[in-house]
Amino acid sequence: MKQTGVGSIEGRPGRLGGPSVAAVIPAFNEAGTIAEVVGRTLGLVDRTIVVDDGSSDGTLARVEGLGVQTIRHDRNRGKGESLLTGIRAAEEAGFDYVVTLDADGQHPPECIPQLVAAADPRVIVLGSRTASDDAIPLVRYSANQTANFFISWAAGHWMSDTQCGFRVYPAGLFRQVRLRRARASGFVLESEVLIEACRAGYSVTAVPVPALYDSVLQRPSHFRPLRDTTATVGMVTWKILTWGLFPQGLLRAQRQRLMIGQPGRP
Ligand SMILES: Nc1nc2c(ncn2[C@@H]2O[C@H](COP(=O)(O)OP(=O)(O)O)[C@@H](O)[C@H]2O)c(=O)[nH]1
Ligand SMILES: [Mg+2]
Repeated sequence: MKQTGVGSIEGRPGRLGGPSVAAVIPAFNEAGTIAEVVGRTLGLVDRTIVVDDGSSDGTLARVEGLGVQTIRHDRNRGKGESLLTGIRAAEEAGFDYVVTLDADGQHPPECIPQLVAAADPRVIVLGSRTASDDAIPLVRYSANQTANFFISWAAGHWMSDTQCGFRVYPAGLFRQVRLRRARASGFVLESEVLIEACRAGYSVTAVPVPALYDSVLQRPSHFRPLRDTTATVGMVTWKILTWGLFPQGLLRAQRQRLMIGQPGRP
């Protein structure tokens, strides 16, 4: 994949002792928020990697001199590709774990230590915004619920917030897990990896994080509920159909959901 402008590399694995952690922040036209997000992340991880996804608003200039690794896509490739670029760089540099967070301030970096505390070589740690469901706009909440149902079915594992991008991955996971449709749409990768990781024997654990919406955003979300949910549901439906409807996955996920007692939005 062609990339341009691989910037200064700061931080090395193990700098803070214990397992080494790199933060990967995909950024597409986030000049308004990126410097603050980076500033709040830097001290909590061994290295911060910003992937500028072909921004035209000077996003990259805002992090120059802050001591982060920067990678720039020559053109916009979508969130999924941006994550893959950053995670690959972290893995090649020898980091144990990658924490992914958005550049728009929706994921409070102060929660990184809690997420990392739950990290394990065979586990994906998912930030879960269910405790603050009310903060999520209704249309987005409905799209998330639909995605949770289908993705948990295909994974055979109940997940209460499959659409949160605030996560910790073992750095080598993306090399071990086969993703077929990840490039179809920017946001599909984060759904597909949950399904394929569970099928490959990984587990998923949830850590509560706050849901921040209007208060921090300086621009509207790029997420298009209809288009992006349709792309995700299409990817999941294809898998479920080709796996003979995978009834055992549906049963297992729903049994876990009942046991956990999903808090519902009134
Ligand atoms: N939507 C979108 N986000 C991108 C892209 N490339 C990188 N990103 C980053 O992915 C993160 C999530 O995007 P956002 O639009 O906030 O999605 P939302 O929070 O799910 O509504 C942000 O940090 C974006 O800057 C892209 O092509 N499209
Ligand atoms: Mg956002």
